Amino acid sequence: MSTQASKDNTEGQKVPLLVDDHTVTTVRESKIMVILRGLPGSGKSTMAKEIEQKYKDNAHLFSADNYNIKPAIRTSDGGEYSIMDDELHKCCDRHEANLVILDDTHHDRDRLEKLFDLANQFHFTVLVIEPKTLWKLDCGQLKDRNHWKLSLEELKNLRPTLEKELLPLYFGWFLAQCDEDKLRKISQEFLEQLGAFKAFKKHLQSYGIEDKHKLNLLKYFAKTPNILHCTSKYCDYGKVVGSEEYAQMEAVKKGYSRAYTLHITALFVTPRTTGAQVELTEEQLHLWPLDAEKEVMPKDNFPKGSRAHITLGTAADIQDVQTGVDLLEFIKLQQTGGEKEDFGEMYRGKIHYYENGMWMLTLSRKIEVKTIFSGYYGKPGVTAPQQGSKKVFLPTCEIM
Ligand code: 2AM
Repeated sequence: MSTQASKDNTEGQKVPLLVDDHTVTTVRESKIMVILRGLPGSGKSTMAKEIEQKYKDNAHLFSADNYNIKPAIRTSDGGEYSIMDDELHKCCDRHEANLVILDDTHHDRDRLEKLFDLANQFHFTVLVIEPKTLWKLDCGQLKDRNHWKLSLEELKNLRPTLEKELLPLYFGWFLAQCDEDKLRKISQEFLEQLGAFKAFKKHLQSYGIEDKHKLNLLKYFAKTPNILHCTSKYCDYGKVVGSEEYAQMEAVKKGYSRAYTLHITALFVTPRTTGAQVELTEEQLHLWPLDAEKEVMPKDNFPKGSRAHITLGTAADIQDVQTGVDLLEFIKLQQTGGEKEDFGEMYRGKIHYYENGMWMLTLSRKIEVKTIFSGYYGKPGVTAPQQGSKKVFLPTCEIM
């Protein structure tokens, strides 16, 4: 390999999960499925092995090559993947690794869908990583580099499926498992305390609950996202205007698969949603789209990042996207000096009643949560029950 090529290859391997200390620590506290994607010979296997090496006991590498699965355009899955998938399923089901690395071309949408479903089922955050080597799309060079000895023709057939970047349903910061478990617990305690609060029971009419004895906020907000996250950009797999431009932004390219600590300043409850208000840092604001607030409230002016939140639960028939709208309603009332009643200290902060059943707990100490910036690629609408969701508590959790 020439000096230039070797340098480019090294450059290509510098993904945050190999070189950024904060990311390495956060990945160890998360459940991550790394999907390496690219043409044969583009540098995936080198990267896959480096990642496996870095995370050793926590990682399990599944390489399609080891199962003798030849990269090819297939009209149907002829069973080539059955042994690999069995082992992959077992690995996830038995919690054998909290970092699963998949080394394959991943050019086929149906194959990817299967993996995204699996990631959802076992609560993994997905990172789609493509090697950045200079020859990654150069079929002439790849012909000599791929050990499958694929012809130029075969490589050219595969290339169009891999040229275009895979866009997620949405980009965002996904909570590390430890911090997600802690935040869910805090959210439950808050809902229990608020539900038992006398003043709350007086304002029940907006919740459509007539009998205060039947009040159970955990049941009321029964739907909760499968993995807690703070959405930055909703893309609908590229259908939303501006999503390709967002994915191409320098900050997004650099931030993808990197760890960030989010700061939660308040928890809130409305008759529609319950969520956590997030205060983004300067660095995090670079990942925030300019139109995020205008997208849902075009007539109002808000400081950039005002909509940043984590949906904790939604009432029946309410979509997650409503949580950010509800948060902006609070901020609008705060901006206009709207009526609010101070009910003093409660749980971890001060509780205020605004209007129409809107309650906000301003935290006396911000809650920090570790996250990984990535995309959600699976099907929409995957939610988990508020209580009793099957999860693993990782040993490295600290008390918040
Ligand atoms: P959330 O960020 O408030 O939880 C899938 O719908 C995810 O994308 C949810 O997490 C949802 O809300 C978020 N989202 C952000 N903008 C959206 C939009 N315009 N339409 C649908 N969902 C959106």
